[in-house]
Amino acid sequence: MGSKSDWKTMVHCSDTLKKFKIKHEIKVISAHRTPRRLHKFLDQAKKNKIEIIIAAAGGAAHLAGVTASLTTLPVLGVPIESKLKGLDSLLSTVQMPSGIPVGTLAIGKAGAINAALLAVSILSVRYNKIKTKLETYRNSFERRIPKKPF
Ligand code: RP5
Repeated sequence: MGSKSDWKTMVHCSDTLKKFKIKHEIKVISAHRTPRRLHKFLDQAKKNKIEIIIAAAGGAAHLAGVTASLTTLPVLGVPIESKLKGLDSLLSTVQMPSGIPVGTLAIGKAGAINAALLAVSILSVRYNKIKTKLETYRNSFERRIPKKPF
C-alpha cells in the first residue's frame, strides 16, 4: 500500500487472506514517495516466490500501474477512499493503457476484501486445497444471505 494510512482499509484484505491461510507480506511502498523501495521489492519478488501483488493507493494512485509495468505477475489494484471519495484513486488505477493490465477492484473496504478473494481465486487454479476452501466459503456465503429483507 502507498501509505500507512491505507492500512485501515487493507487490514480487511489481510484478514480475508488469513481466512484462507494465504501467506502474504504487508508493506508500505509508494510509487511516488519510495520508488527505489518499489524497484527493490519487484527485483526480489521472484526469489521470494511472490505469485500475486495487491497494490492499494489513494489520490493520484499510480502504485498498481507502475507495479504492473515492472512485473509480469498479476497485479490487483485497490483504489483507496480519498478526499474525492476515491474516484481519483479509482480512475488512476483502472484507466491503464492497453498492454499493461491492472485488475482493479471497487473503492475501499469492498475492494480490499475482493482483491483478496480474487487472489484466492487465481491461486485456486493451481492449488487444489485453496480451491476447496474457496468453494466452501462461497457455499457458506450464499447461506448467510437472507432470503427476505425483513
Ligand atoms: C497515497 O496517498 C496513499 O496510497 C494514500 O492513500 C494517500 C494519502 O497518503 P498519506 O498522506 O495519508 O500518507 O500515496
